[in-house]
Amino acid sequence: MTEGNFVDYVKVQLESGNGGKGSVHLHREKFITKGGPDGGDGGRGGHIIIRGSKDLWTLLNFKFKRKFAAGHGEHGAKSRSTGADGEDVYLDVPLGTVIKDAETEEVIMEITEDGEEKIILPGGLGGRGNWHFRTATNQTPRYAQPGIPGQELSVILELKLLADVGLVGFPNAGKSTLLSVLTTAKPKIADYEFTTLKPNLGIVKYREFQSFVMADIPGIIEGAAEGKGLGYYFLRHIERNSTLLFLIPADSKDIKNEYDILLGELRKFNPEMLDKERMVVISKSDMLDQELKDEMSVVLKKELHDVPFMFISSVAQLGLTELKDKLWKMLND
Ligand SMILES: Nc1nc2c(ncn2[C@@H]2O[C@H](COP(=O)(O)OP(=O)(O)OP(=O)(O)O)[C@@H](O)[C@H]2O)c(=O)[nH]1
Ligand SMILES: [Mg+2]
Repeated sequence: MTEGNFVDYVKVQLESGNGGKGSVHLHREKFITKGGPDGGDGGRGGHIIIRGSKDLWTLLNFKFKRKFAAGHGEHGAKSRSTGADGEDVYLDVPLGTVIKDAETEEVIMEITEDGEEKIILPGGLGGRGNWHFRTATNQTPRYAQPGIPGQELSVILELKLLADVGLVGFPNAGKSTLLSVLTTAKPKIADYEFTTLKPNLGIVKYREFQSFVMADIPGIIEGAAEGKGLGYYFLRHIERNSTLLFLIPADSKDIKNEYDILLGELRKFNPEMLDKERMVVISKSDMLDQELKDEMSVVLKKELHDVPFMFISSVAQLGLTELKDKLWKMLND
């Protein structure tokens, strides 16, 4: 499988706009010999703004366009008219993008939320027109501020968190529900198969300052590799995840069998998928009592060999903290 469409590291050149000059202008009208100052302010230079988008998965947009310049503010004019602000430029990036200063490699910011906007390079302020500078002793100032020039910056965009954890499961297993309780993502959830039609990403916040990305993709079914269902096409989205979470509902007739089918489809897609860390999570365990869980544990321990497993319930909020702890460990070991 090629990974040609994954671009997760780019260097781009940014330039914010110059502020417009303040105007030096003296008001003139017929019959008014000594008009006052009326030079308006310059407009603000355009900002360069980074914006998070849940619909983006890579930095592919930046593969060909590497230079971004915001508009300049217009100069102020007579009659105290303020120049128009320069046009802002937005750079849309996937969630989990880290932006570094290309020279110092220092992290400037990180984008984790859909729609989140951060100004990375502010436009220069417009200069103030001479109207602002009139004083008791100088009624006709012939002075206005120049605009402040824009700035230049070379940055590295790095997709650090390209979905660290991928959710794999049959349709209706509760994948989207899990994403919705661990992250701020709001995927569609319903009691029928193929509710999820395209992948959803969410950022799982872990103990104050850490986070990782979780990807929810459409359900996988037996025969997916031959084109059945939808999930297969989207497997490439979790191809780069370091950890796969196999979600199998507590009411599955045969958990081990379901796991084997999922594993088989992944193998057919790309055998390297099996090299990833994986964990089996029994979802909807609010349907089980402790006795049943204990019994199942004994069986699963034998059947799954060394693959770790655990019980959770997104609805009843059972085992979620433990799940995050385990995932974090797997990601960082
Ligand atoms: N009892 C119980 N039901 C759950 C739990 N988690 C999810 N469900 C229900 O299971 C059904 C399917 O949930 P989804 O999250 O949409 O499942 P999915 O795996 O994303 O399904 P697809 O998108 O179709 O692949 C919904 O009716 C959920 O309310 C849980 O912890 N307990
Ligand atoms: Mg879903």
